[in-house]
Amino acid sequence: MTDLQETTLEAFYAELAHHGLMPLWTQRDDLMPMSPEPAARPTLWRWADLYPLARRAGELVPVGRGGERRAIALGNPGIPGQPYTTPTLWCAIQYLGPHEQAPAHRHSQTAFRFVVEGSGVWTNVDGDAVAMRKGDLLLTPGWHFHEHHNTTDQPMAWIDGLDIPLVSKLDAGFFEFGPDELGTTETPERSRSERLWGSPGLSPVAALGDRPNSPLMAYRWEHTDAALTEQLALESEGAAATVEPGHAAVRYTNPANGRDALHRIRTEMHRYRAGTSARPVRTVGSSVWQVFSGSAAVTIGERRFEVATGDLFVVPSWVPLTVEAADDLDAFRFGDDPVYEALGLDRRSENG
Ligand code: 1HN
Repeated sequence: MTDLQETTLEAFYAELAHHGLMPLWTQRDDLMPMSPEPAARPTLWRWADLYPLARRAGELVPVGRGGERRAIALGNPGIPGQPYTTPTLWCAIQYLGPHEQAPAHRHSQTAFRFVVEGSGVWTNVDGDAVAMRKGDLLLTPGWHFHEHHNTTDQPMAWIDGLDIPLVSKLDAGFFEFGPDELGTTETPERSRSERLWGSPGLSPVAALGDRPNSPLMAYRWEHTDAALTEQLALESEGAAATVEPGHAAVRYTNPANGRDALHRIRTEMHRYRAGTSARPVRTVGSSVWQVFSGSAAVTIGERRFEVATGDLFVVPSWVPLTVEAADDLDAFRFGDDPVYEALGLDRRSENG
């Protein structure tokens, strides 16, 4: 290229930029990578670090109207400056001290709580009081009013999962405050949603009909545990029931349609027998795992972490995950898979 041609080309690019125009031939690599190149990094947060920090927040920062929740987000270092755990998912530790309450509101973002330890908080979902106990998954689907109240003399902490980053990117966020006073101070053993929808394989005829999110607001540990125990027992008896040898898994599903309990977030519990080395899996879409009990070595792409109860880790899109269970391991997983499936973007590779 002659000097004159180069000068002419530079002037041309400057003019394109002036008009807000970007030629494809200068961006091609960024626009269409050969495979996903996630900014989010494989990251680990230890419960032993998170819990004391949440307790300190409890001592220092009141909970109430405005802040709404004493929740501390797990920010991915690959997404600096944003409280985003992955490009689509927010995960936080939330802490409620003795007799504290978090006020009512609703939002289009969908949410759940998972309890790794403790009990004593009720979350009221559209006026239905739902007890939160160790090992339970509690749902707050989008646009349901919800508030939390701790009725005990003990603090309680749990994790929240929401699709805040996804909804932000889609410009689809709506938010509304509820009443300042608690909608209900009831503390029933079973919520109305469980009384109606919580019997296995039985749906109330009067309430049948498809709905995008589960009408069951609580998935109790005793059921999750029993289901996983039976999968492994059947495997031992020679009846294949596990996803791979020594690895049982259940998905929390919507009893009204058999699909994911939450329309936009997949939730699952995985159990690995001690000594199981699960094959490497990569999927499009990101996920967050929390060890519920036991310990393991997890390899996420180039990173290897030793994890134990309460620890959380991120698996970015298309980064292979390998789990090696040191002892019997139960691990809760949530991911954005239903979004990718709905859009026809899901892909999975079982061998790294
Ligand atoms: C929210 O409503 C909860 O209800 C937790 O517990 C975390 C983060 C941002 C916005 C709303 C909850 C939240 C949240």
